[in-house]
Amino acid sequence: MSSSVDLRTVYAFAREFHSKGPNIGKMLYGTAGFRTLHDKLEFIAFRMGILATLRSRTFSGQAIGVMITASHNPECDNGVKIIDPKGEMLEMSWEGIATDLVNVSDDKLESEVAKIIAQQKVDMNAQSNVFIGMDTRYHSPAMGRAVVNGVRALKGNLRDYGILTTPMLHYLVFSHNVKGAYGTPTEAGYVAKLVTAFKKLRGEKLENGNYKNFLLFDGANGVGSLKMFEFNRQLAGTLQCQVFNANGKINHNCGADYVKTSQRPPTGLPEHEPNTRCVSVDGDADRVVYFFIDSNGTFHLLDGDRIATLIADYLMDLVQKCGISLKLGIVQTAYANGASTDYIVDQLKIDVACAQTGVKHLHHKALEYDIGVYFEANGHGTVIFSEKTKAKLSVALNSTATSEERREALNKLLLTIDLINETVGDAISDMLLVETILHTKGWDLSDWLATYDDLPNLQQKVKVQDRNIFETTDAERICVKPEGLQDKINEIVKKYKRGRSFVRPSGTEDVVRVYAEAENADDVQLLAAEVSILVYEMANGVGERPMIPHQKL
Ligand code: 16G
Ligand code: MG
Repeated sequence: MSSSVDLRTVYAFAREFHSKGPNIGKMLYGTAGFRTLHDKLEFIAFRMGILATLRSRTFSGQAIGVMITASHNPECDNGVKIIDPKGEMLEMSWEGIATDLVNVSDDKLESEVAKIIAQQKVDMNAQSNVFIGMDTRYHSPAMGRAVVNGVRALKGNLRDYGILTTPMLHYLVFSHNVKGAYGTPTEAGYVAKLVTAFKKLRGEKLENGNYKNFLLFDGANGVGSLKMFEFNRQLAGTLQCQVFNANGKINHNCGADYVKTSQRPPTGLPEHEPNTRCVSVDGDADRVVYFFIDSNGTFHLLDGDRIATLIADYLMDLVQKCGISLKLGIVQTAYANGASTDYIVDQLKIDVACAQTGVKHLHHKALEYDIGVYFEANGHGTVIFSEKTKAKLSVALNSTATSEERREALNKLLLTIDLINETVGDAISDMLLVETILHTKGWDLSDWLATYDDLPNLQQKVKVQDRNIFETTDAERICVKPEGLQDKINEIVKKYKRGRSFVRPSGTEDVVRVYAEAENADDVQLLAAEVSILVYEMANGVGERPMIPHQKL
């Protein structure tokens, strides 16, 4: 088929503006796209502009998103990832295509693009729409320009939204493609959708029982803080949320990842009363954790596992009041604290599944339920409702046989659905949902904390010569390679009361991660150390032992 697009432009742009340059090793489209030091990424951003344009053409011009962010990583890093038409992560088969496109030299770029067009049967005369968003890193605009050039090289259309949270871009892509059925496809439409649902759910009464209408919001010096200022304007008179960490170095000693991994409050936390609700998001605002400092000065964390249990419990109650039979389940990863899993099974009596690390795996698993609640322990997660579920709720609401009481529950559940960003984990939407639930229950954070006691746990990184020799199965809970390692781990674990440990190669760093939990803090130190040394020796040979850096989870 003849087309008006001359592929020589691709090479011309690359050579002129976005040359790959020498000494770039193999890059992989990983768990969350390409992510590395920012000065290595511009050529990748250019090529992802090309890829997104081609992908959009395979969907007859439906919008594809390109997000520029390195999320919770330090400021020097950046990253680029693609968002598919339904607001989901890039389909797995295209991750390989993206990897190949990035790893060819500049002079092979034109032929690689031609290959993708042929293999994927891309109609180059079809419409193409690429939506671009970026975080607040100072090098993100340069990356954005590179994406724009990639789109231009293939004569695609684009909308550059500038600074956005990652979940906002997911929302914009999806709501545009479903012609506004999910909400108005603008930034203002996104804020209005969430705020309207939040206000309706909250009603007139701002405080309830132990729930106080005030919280402190750690914006990680990233996009979340900027967007929260806009939310605050719309929330005026409802939720009092004081933003801090709004204009320093992104993620530096603050934000959800710092708070979760170091188990301490972020720097920059303003003076406050003991037991004040505090919330931390990460640099691109797709993760959230809660914490508070009690009257003894002790720090307490409420992580993704807690958020999942709180939400699932609340939804289960609403579903029962709606009088509709729906299968609700929680999806966790192997990192979920064993105590949270026990609580879900024994107390909440809700179905629980385990998926591989990485949001796309949890999301995929959650689709198996009518209502799927998924969260990583690090605070990344959301809830998804099947189309069948939404239809059942609407039918019940519109039936004259439905009682007033059931109608009220149905309305509440539908509003809750509106408050949730189903496309991906969204720190601000998740926070507004948690606020709604705590308000409904009349809880402060210590009430929430009292639902179960976390088992002491530890995560360590082990540097090995080649992390690719490690292979896992059963949602990463069992290590099948190197052979014999799992048996030895099992032997060690047996010695510790309520002991559990697993090892997996990191998808984002050149290390093997070791997770351990046990009944008491001393045991967990020993268990983690024993397994880490075992991993080191199996991978590197017996010799001088490493200094193993460790982090409390
Ligand atoms: C990425 C994932 C995050 C996961 C982390 C694991 C997305 C959007 N992000 O940041 O969910 O927890 O990788 O990192 O999927 P690791 O493989 O280095 O442990
Ligand atoms: Mg993030």
